[in-house]
Amino acid sequence: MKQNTLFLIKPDATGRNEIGQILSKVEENGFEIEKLKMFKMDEELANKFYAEHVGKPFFASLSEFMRSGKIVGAMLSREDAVLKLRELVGNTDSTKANLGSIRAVHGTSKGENSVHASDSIESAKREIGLIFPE
Ligand code: IDP
Ligand code: MG
Repeated sequence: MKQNTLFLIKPDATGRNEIGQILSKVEENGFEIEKLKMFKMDEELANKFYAEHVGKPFFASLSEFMRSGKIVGAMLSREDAVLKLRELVGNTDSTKANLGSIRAVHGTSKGENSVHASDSIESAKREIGLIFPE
């Protein structure tokens, strides 16, 4: 079934001018870019976007990292978009991500892993609403 999912290019990757390479990889893998924007995350959005992680030991560094530079947000569509994008993105820890996955190529650690992908259809709906409220 055709689905929408939410994709972010995080500040480590935008800061290295890797936006084009990453979006190319996404398009080459059958995803259609339905919506696209460049923005910065503030504290309020970080708290909402990563609500499930508020209070965890890594949350402060995650929030600081996500507020440290430009983010590209994209709503993507494809058959089985949620699962297929998670596969393309790879393991949370870039050093453990499958060869060829975006995190293996671009990410440098578990925190600075270059991209975000929604983990379920419900998360996708929630995250699309947060990033593209219009
Ligand atoms: P995911 O992005 O693969 O869904 P989550 O567990 O939902 O991974 O964590 C959200 C984000 O928080 C990760 O992408 C990463 O940037 C950061 N993060 C998660 N776990 C750690 C950790 O143990 N140390 C540092 N950062 C972490
Ligand atoms: Mg997650």
